[in-house]
Amino acid sequence: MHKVFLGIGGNIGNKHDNFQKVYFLIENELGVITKKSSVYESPPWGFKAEENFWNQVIILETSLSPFELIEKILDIEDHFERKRDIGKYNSREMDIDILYIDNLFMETDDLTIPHPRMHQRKFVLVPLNEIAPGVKHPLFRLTTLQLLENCKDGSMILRVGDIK
Ligand code: PH2
Ligand code: MG
Ligand code: MG
Repeated sequence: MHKVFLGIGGNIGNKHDNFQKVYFLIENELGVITKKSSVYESPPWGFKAEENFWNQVIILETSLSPFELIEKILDIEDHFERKRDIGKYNSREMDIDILYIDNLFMETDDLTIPHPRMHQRKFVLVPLNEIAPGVKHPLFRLTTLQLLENCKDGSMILRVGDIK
């Protein structure tokens, strides 16, 4: 079994319903969700858009390999509307990013683990710190709390609450 940290988020459509839908799809297709952070709201990072994002980090237990996992994640994302590829970042209903898989470090054309920009993003580090402050980044060898203390992102991150 692999322990996977996923960062999920979206800024369009009914965010509450989209989060419930993605939990259902993840548990059907990927494995068991063993922990969820609170949901946090923040402005779009790296681009401009009207709607703020909701973001959350969840822990998944899965028997899937990294490549099986990313394939299935792309399939799940296809269940949601997405305006693709107009610029670097876009508004979307649901984005699922792999942050960590166990202590794995891998770099391929299709997939880099840990997520290469997670340490620059408060919308990832704040929820990750809520559920795993002491977990170490396999490459930087820093805990989530240390990554958060070093992070230069000045975005305002507000706790929205929990979704069942
Ligand atoms: N995702 C991005 C780019 N910018 N900003 C916030 N607040 N939340 C996100 O999930 C997010 C983003 C690319 O995936
Ligand atoms: Mg993303
Ligand atoms: Mg993504």
